[in-house]
Amino acid sequence: MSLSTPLLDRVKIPADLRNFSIPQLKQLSKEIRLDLINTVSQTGGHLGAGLGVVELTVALHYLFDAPEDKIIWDVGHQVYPHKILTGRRERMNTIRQGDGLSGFTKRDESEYDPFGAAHASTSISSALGFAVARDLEDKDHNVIAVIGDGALSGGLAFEGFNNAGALGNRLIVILNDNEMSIAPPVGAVSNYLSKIFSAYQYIKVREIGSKVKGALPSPFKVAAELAEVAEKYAHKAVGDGGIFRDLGFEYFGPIDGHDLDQLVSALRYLKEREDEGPVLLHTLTYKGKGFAPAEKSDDKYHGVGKFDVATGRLHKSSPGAPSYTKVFSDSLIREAERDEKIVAITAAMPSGTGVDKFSEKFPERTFDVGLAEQHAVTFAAGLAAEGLRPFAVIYSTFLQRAFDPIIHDVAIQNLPVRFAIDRAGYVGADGQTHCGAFDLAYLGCIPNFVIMAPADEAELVHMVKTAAVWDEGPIAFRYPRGSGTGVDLPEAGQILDIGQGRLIREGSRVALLSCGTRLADCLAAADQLAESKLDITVADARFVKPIDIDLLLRLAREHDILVTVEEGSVGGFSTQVFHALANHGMLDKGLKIRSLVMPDRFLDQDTPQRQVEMAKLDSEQIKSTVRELIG
Ligand SMILES: Cc1ncc(C[n+]2csc(CCOP(=O)(O)OP(=O)(O)O)c2C)c(N)n1
Repeated sequence: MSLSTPLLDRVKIPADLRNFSIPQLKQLSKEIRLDLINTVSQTGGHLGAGLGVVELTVALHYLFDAPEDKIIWDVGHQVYPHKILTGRRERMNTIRQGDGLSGFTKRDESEYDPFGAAHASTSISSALGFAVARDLEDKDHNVIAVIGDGALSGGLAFEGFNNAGALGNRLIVILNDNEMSIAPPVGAVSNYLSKIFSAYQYIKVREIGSKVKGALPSPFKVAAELAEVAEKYAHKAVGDGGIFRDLGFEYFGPIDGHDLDQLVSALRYLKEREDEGPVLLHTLTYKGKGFAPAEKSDDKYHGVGKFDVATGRLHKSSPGAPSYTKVFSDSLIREAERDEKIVAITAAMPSGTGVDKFSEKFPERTFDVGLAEQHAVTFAAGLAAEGLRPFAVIYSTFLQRAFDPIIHDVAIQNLPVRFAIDRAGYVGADGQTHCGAFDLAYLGCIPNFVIMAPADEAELVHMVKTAAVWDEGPIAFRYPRGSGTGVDLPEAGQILDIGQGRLIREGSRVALLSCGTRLADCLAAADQLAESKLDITVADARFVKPIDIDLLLRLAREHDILVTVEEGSVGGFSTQVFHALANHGMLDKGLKIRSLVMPDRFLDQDTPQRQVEMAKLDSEQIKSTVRELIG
């Protein structure tokens, strides 16, 4: 695709666009779109959100003096245009790859990223921190948070509003309302915004149209007119930003977030206004704007693989084994057909977790609670207390948000909430922020929990079944991103004996004890060692908690060397093993024991395979650990 980007070529840093005229800014926006679509077609990545904030990004960098002024993006998946304008355009073709740019904001990547993010709903709180620090130090730069309507459904956003509205520091919050999360947004706040959105669209088309545009550059006159008419049409529910006003913010908008005239005059007004205190500017945008295939698709090309620019057709990867997510989803549906007490909960991730398929079958038994993992867990606890069998289906990294509800609302009351923890282990291109490193550590220390980790997708089927029938207390199972190993899937899941692992291969002297999907590499290492006449034992723990103490003692007694392997941080499975062996006096008897866990540092984005190698959890490393121990 030939790219002509004469204006964009002149922008190396934001200061370069500050002398542009408004028509030039409009042209620049077109060029950014072209550039962005072209790049992401070759790299894959987050596209729809970035396309939706092109004009907003241009207007922000035109009016504000970043990096002096702090622009803080929520989630950070929409920052590709921001990266293009802030000195990173040449490296955009490396985005989300090893040694390349991160797909999100990252402090050590650029001075234009004052705050790193990738989990949602953090921008208002962090921006408030910046604003308070500025005021304490008598500085006078601007602080701007940009938050999406999806991220606004997270409780943390409201904690930020709550505090900011009361403290009253000067702060600009821009609500980028595109009526989309990854899936259509849900919840009462979303309904509230929707009313504003639709009344605005209606009024814009029917009543005001070009007349209002003529009233520029006084955007808030426009907003006021809109609000007035909007109130008339939408039973006072829209256009006055009541909810935000009541929280102590001045509310402006809604304005068209793709109209640079409106954006520039609105932001200029907010920048220059005399009043102190926090303000919220409500912009209405369209996710995927300017790229027809994205606009038309269900998820607005939230996150895409490589694609053909002319048609938007995604390059298909060759069909392999089904993904763990699909196997989980199919299994849960099967269990739910048998047991009507099973319900599924997702926190704004229906497609990523496979809960969308469940909801097609059981719409009344599916709950998308919004971008709200904390609430999801406590809500599940309530359901379980009333005798339902809730599956809280949440990525490992996002479940971190719910640590206290897991302890306080679920575990202490020993409520049988089922935790289906997807994306456990390395996740590749999403990098540090999305790595499922800690679940075994943060759940392993909590009383009452049963914790399982399937070695392959067939095991996952059994674990879904086991969790479905386990009413004694909380139970969790964690499984990775991506395809399974290709094993045959059982017709039906079997109920596993709680706390029982399995011996996969019996040898002598050396035992490998695997937790989860590292088993394949343990077996590969064992095969390779067998070529050097080393016959080693391989076992699959299946349960992290309760740990199979008989199996563990047997491995310890019958071998000289025990190596545990898991794709998780220290504090997880190996810690349970060490603890159990220590308390059974097995560490005093000459057993050589090593644990292979994730290293004590955050690994950047790369392919999952490469991350596993960097973490030294692959078969080569397992083999060399054994060789070293044997001497
Ligand atoms: C705590 C947390 N949970 C889930 C996600 C996954 N996630 C990434 S973006 C997104 C939707 C965000 O929607 P919105 O804020 O409206 O931004 P948009 O993509 O529409 O621009 C979700 C659910 C996340 N990043 N963080």
